[in-house]
Amino acid sequence: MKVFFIIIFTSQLFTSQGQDCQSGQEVLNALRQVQKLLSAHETSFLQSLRSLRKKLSLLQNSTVKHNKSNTDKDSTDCPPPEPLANGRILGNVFKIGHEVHFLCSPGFQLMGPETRVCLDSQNWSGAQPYCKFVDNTVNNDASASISASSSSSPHRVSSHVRESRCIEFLDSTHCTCEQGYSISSHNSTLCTDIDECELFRLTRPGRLCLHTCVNTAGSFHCECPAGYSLGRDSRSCHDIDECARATHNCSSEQVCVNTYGGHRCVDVDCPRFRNATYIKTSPLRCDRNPCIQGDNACFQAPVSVNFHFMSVVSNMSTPTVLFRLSAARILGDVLRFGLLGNQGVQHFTVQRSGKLTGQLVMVNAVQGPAALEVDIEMSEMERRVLLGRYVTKVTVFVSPYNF
Ligand SMILES: [Ca+2]
Repeated sequence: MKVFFIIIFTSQLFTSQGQDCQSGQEVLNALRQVQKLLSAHETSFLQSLRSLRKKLSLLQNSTVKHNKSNTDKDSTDCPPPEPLANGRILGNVFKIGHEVHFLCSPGFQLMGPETRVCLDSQNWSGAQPYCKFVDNTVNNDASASISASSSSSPHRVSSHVRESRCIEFLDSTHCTCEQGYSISSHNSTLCTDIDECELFRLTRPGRLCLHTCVNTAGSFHCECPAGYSLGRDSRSCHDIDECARATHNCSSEQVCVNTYGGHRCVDVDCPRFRNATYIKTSPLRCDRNPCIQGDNACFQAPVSVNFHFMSVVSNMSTPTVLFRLSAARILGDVLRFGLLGNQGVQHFTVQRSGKLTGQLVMVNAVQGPAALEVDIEMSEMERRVLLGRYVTKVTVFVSPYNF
């Protein structure tokens, strides 16, 4: 617009000079002045143009920078993790939900988390781990065994994370993992350990292990509590019979009772009844000494007291017959069976199971560990007259587990 305006102005100047019939010299001078003026305006215009271009360029650069910074932010939601001295970091995607794995060089042990996840807050989970120098001359710890086995397998990069084996085929990549590992959901170049214990718990009813399932790198194993040995199926637990193996610590006066998950050393002491004395006739039996004729209190006391120890598992299904007791021969015409006193009535009952036999029945499930006591009385009658009483003192050891 500026240029257009100046041209009109100069042509008017030229016309007015022509009309005034000025000399050729004057016209020439006027033309030179106009030329100078035009030149000055051209310079000014070019300067403005350059300034405008510069501003445009600056504006363009700042826009590109802004876009670039936005793009950068999308691809790196979390800042790059700090480098790991004496180790390396696996994983190069730092987006939210992605994870990186830390691995120490041989001779160093990772202190801190093996994996960090990029959180929604754009921060890495957990604390930054570091590699601690371990003395390789003392090779009895787990880290030493891991580093030893990793040196034999080049693909093994960590105990629970390994590199996948990938092949290119028809413009696509197929990655596989060794047994016990699956492709990482965040990084197809990595294989992560399958937690069989968790997987089995979520996908199948029942238990993979009877007691404890322990996930390991690439596999798992079952463990049993103390007092049990792992079965041949590597999943069940079997009680160790300390009494049969003679690995108990009972004294010669005590009786060793095997229980599920342990054993008990019990002292068998003969009972005391009024006017009656007893003598131990076997490790688990006491017999009454002869009574003085006419001593009714003595005759009312049990003829014999038997001790019976047994072991059951926790929460056993009920009702269950625990054991039967019988008289080899009787002098009277009838036998009566019953519980002596109120002890154990909430868990047990006694039933007759034959003319000369009775049985102890557990009627309510018991949560272990527990030790229950119950006394069974067998009475021999002759025409409703008591001929003798026989007592069996039963102790039931309930294990802490249902095996
Ligand atoms: Ca045992």
